[in-house]
Amino acid sequence: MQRLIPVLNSDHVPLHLISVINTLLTAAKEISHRLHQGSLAGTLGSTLDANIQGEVQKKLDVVSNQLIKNMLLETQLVHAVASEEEDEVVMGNPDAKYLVAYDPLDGSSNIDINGSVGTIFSILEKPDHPAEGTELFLQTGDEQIAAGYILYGPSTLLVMTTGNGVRVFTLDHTVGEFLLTVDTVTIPQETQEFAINMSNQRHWTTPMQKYIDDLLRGTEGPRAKNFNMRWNAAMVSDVHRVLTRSGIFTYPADLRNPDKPCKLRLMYEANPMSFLMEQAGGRATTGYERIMSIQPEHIHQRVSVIMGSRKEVDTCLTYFKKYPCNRPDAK
Ligand code: AFP
Repeated sequence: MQRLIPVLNSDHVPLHLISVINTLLTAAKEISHRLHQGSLAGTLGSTLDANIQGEVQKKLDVVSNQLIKNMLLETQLVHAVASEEEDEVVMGNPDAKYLVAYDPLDGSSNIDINGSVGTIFSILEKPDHPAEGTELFLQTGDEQIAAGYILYGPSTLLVMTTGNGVRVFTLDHTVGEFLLTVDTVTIPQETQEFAINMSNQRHWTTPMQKYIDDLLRGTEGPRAKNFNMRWNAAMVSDVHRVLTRSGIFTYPADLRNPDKPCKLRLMYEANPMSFLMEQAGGRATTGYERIMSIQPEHIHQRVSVIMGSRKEVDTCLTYFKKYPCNRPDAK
């Protein structure tokens, strides 16, 4: 089985970018180890703090964020990092060209129940125009040069793209290396599986209500087939299932809080996952626009997310064309 670095070399990925990716993976191996140790390492449970998004931080959120940030900045190859757990962009080497946006531990409510969690990353280059701090990261998803996630499940997997398809690597704990286990991930175009938090149903906008209603009607409804539902409460593992087996994953905008209609973050979750989806032959949209075309306005921006098997996402989009709604996600 091939090791990560020769695979990236054969794809002509620049050496410095390989080093940045490899550094992320060194941090990921440490996070994987700590998750594996669980209560034995004393890292389960919450801190007393909340992050910039107002969410309670788990101890491992904080530890993972520090590990990734410090290791990346130490390489001197990174110009700046933006993390879901940091209020502001953290600057690195002024002469370096890489920018790394990351969610250090996605799905952190799963930590204490021994469920799957993940690290998501998105790598950009410093823009050509003069920019500082936050402005550096205000680039569309199309500008990403690499993206992926590490899924800490029964196995620790790296799923990544540098714009040349999607590959899966599995961490071999005996040698401490990520080894290539799937060379080309292709997402089936059709599906009978969806992933959504159904408990929010009454808050969704009309198009999503109508779409999910029709899926639930199964063989007796207009779709004339039964659909299964899965929800892990960790985007990394829900998206991984969709990439592996087909499906549609969505965290739609809802009407509960007009100031916060969407949950998932554009820079740390939606863009990197959309890059993977599209590279695997799937689609990723807000319902109104392609996610990777969105011009970000701030680093912690949230968006509505619908992604997965191409034909199913297209079917879902017909509901957004057919039913009017007040578009809370457009804010
Ligand atoms: P945290 O990592 O901040 O806990 O959130 C994970 C997440 O943003 C995403 O991974 C899940 O898809 C989603 O939240 C789960 O949300 P619910 O709590 O609504 O199930």
